[in-house]
Amino acid sequence: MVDLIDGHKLQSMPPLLEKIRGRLSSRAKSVRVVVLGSHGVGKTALLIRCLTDQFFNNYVPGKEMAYKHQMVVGTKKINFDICDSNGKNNAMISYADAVLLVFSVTDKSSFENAKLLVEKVRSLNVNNIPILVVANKIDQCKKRTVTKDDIDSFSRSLDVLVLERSAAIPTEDIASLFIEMYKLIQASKKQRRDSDPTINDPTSKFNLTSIRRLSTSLDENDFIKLVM
Ligand SMILES: Nc1nc2c(ncn2[C@@H]2O[C@H](COP(=O)(O)OP(=O)(O)OP(=O)(O)O)[C@@H](O)[C@H]2O)c(=O)[nH]1
Ligand SMILES: [Mg+2]
Repeated sequence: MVDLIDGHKLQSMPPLLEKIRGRLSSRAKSVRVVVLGSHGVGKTALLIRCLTDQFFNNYVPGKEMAYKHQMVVGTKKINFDICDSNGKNNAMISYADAVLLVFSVTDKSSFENAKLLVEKVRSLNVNNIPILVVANKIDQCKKRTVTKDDIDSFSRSLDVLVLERSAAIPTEDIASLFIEMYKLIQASKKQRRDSDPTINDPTSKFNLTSIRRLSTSLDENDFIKLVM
């Protein structure tokens, strides 16, 4: 044991940091996802399909709902906090780690609205969070008005990933949408870390609140002195 600042006793620096890092990484990570899109495009149906692999064809329209869903991605447990939004709550967008943006291939206006929503998200969320777009209802071939070419040019011009899906059709891998979403979140975080190395560095001031919770014997100022 060594005496540190203001009489705090600690074993030594490296084991303490290792312990804190270990505790942080073994806990399930939480990510906040907001689902956006025009009325009736299948936001709720798609979520229920991804979370339960069911389709009811009868959902309460326009209702803002929140879901919690735990999933294992690779070796990590991820808690998804999902807000099935009505698109009116800008605070939810600012607070999200990612957006799941849905339009229907049978509804051209929902496709046009999706473009506006991408711009809205980018203007509201300072972190430039990933947006995963789902072109839903592809089972409705005869009613389809949004073509693959439309989707390709949308994807290229706004630099977003678009997946074609149908909430009405059972998929082999219902988790794939959220796995894709998590990959995008990780890639975006990495990009931000590369441009600003203090982000998510457990020894940086940025994350001091979570470190403090684990290391109750230290106050925040002590920890700054300790790790800098
Ligand atoms: N055929 C088909 N119908 C779908 C699909 N997804 C949703 N629907 C139907 O489309 C309607 C609207 O679906 P919802 O999930 O309520 O749409 P929403 O975007 O949540 O609508 P709001 O909550 O009102 O904004 C429902 O009747 C669904 O059963 C799909 O992939 N294929
Ligand atoms: Mg809904």
